[in-house]
Amino acid sequence: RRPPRVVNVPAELVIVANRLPVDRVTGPDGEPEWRASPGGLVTAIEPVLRANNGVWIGWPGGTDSGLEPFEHDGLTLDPIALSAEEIEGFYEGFSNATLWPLYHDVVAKPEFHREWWDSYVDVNRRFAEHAAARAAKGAMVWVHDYQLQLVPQMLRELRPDVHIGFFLHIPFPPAELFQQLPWRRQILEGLLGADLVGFQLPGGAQNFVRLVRQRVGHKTHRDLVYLPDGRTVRASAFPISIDVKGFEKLARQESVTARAKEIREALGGPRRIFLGIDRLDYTKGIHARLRAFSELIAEGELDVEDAVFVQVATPSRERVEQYRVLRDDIDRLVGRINGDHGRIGTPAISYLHASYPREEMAALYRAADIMVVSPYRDGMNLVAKEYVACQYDDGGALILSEFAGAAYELRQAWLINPYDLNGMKAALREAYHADAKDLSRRMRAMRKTIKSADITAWARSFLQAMDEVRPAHGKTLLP
Ligand code: GDG
Repeated sequence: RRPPRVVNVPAELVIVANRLPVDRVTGPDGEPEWRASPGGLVTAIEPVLRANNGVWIGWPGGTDSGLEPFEHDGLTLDPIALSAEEIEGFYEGFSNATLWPLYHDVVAKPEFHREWWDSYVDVNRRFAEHAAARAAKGAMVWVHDYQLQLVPQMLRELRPDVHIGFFLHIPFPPAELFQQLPWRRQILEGLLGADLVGFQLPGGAQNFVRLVRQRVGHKTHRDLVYLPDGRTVRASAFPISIDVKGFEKLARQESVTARAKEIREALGGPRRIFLGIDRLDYTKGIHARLRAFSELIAEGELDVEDAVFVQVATPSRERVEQYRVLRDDIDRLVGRINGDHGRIGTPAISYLHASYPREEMAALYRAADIMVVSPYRDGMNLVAKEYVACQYDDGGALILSEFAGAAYELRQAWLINPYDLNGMKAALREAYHADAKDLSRRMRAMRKTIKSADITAWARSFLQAMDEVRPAHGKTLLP
């Protein structure tokens, strides 16, 4: 048994992310309790956190205030409270209705409101203050994602002794789009508080360095920014990945194999199952892929008896207006396609607006012959990698948007431009008719790629880079 740990010792490693890796749920006795919400990030960081007596700072969801730091499953978690107004201004507003669309190629129109910005500043300050209070002398603080871009600078002012890493999970936009942001300079300066700023792709890092040179006027060379006070900031790419072994293990479970078979049968045993799994988000290109599929049906190239499209759309950000509009749009499109082309007992599209346990996700990945990932813009897209990880028999086809970060690694997928409907139809058609040899050649190559770059390798390479930018510290955080 692990001895109980004192929660208030200063931490050598502090993770700062918008959400804690747990959800608050009501237990069987009616009392609130915490349940792990397993995600890629926690899988990656957990071993490092344990090895360094680390603490994770984040919002637990909801509006509870006065929550104390606590231990969950051996991890120290430090909840940050948000008020209802802050959820509206900081989270739903500035994070998800300003930054999210702006950073995703302005696929939807970003809204700029000064009250939302004020709330973003306030909440970022609270996160920075918590981190400052928890970090040991010379500790490493690793800040995550677009909700917290001001934290590095705020934290540096409070604690010049700590080493700060930042990782952006979504794309960093080109200057031409970033320029629109009324608070562009504050965001750049916020990020420059870090020693290392990580992006999914080299393009994001280059966009950032170029903006820093043009808008802030600092000297730069390749991936380095030279600040007037003598500090250097490194900006590089660290493409995120998944727990490849974990997914494969899950996919091989007998219960998952049985469930995959059951899914095929429930769908009427079609020749081919197409699959899409996404958070219901306008960046994911759900509309475009369903249209491409439905045109193939309408033109008689595919028959609903032979082919079905299963689309899982996980509820997301339901209080943000643009997400409500999207949901209605997709509902209408699915209704129309099924109304026009479905037959009794055989809809063209099997649409599920729900979220499922990991086992069910793995069974869906196993049941699917053709996985369609068609975002208009996506930082990485883990679903594409998860599908590949589950195909241990080298079967299955992946159709992947060029605009997903994953396309830079998964070169053997059928790469598509989601704005080009005919191109997408051609890829769906090809994958549908592809022979087993072609499929396994592609899948083998993609599996090799992800196996050599899993989530552990990702966390390691970021921490290694941190070790390099803080040589004076002389102590590694690598487990
Ligand atoms: C952001 C960036 C980047 C989905 N539905 C269910 C479920 N999921 C899981 C998937 C996958 C994850 O959620 C979604 O990750 P994605 O990468 O596809 O997309 P975002 O949520 O937009 O993530 C993205 C990522 O951050 C990491 O840096 O790749 O570009 O936008 O793991 O499996 N999981 C379960 N039930 C569901 O219903 N259990």
